Parts: sequence; structure tokens; C-alpha cells
Amino acid sequence: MSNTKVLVVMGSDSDFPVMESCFKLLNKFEIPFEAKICSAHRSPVQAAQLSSTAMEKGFGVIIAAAGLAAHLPGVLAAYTILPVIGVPCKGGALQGVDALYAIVQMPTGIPVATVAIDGAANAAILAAQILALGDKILSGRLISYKAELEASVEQRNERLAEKLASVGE
Ligand code: RP5
Repeated sequence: MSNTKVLVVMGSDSDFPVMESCFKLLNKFEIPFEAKICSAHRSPVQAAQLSSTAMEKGFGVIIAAAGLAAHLPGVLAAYTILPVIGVPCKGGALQGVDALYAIVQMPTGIPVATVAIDGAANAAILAAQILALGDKILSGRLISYKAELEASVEQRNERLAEKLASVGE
């Protein structure tokens, strides 16, 4: 069975606004995904179950988003050999620095690939890049996406040139 789907797990429904860019990009790349809310602290048994059964359900990558004392990505990584990408969510008194440190500072043996605070879009792209290793069609979509990025820089240069032309002395 090929593992072509992405499992997206959020610690709370309050993480949804941050994760919207991730869902949009997964849709853009036409990657099938399932999304669940599950907390390392409030529903730890379900977190273990979700992760330990993910591989047999056809998932190839797990993306886990959490804020505050963000143990969710690490706990999910403990129960699977699938790659886990962690998204630290901004919020609370420490504005996401707590979540970043909790997610990135994993002990040896249980890695979590950590993106920036609120870096949900990059989590989707990284998941796509992992799955594209075994999928030529998806590789092609990623190559097109890079071309779009390059074109957007050219557009920015055109806008810059217009602004500079209207700057006075
Ligand atoms: C974390 O606590 C969640 O991932 C969320 O970022 C944060 C706050 O959760 P709620 O109290 O809004 O449910 O576990």
C-alpha cells in the first residue's frame, strides 16, 4: 500500500486560522489529507492511537500544529516512524516562542521537522516534497510552484521600478 496522504493534527480548533494556509497548499498540490483535532494533554490516548495507526491507514507524513507547551508533534512522533512536521502556533504570553522551543528541542531519537512560528504553508510544502520523492506528478506540481515563486519576484521588481520612478528628490 502506498502512503500518499497527509494527516494534519491540530491541538485545538483555535489553531485552524494558522493552518488554513497549509490546507490551501495541500489542495493546490492535490494531496489528499485528513485533519483532526487532538491534544497531547487533553486527549493523550487518542493522540497515541491516531499516530500509531497512521501508517497502516495510508498516511505518508504527519503535520502537527500546537501552541503553548506544544507537546503534540513530539508525542505523535513517539508513536510512529512516519516523518512528523511540527508547526508552532503563535499565542499566549510568550507569542509562540514557547511552542517553537517545545517542538524543535526534541531529544535524540525522536525528530520533529520544525517550521517557523505559524509556518503552516512551509509545513505543507515540506510534506509535499517528502511525498514527491515517490511521485513524479507531484514533483511536477512542486516544480511549477517554484516557477510561480520566481515569477512573483519578477512582478515585485516591476512594482519596485514603478515606485522608484515616482519617487521625487
Ligand atoms: C494548544 O493550546 C493548542 O494547540 C492551542 O494552540 C493552545 C490553546 O488551545 P485552546 O485553549 O484554544 O483550546 O494545546
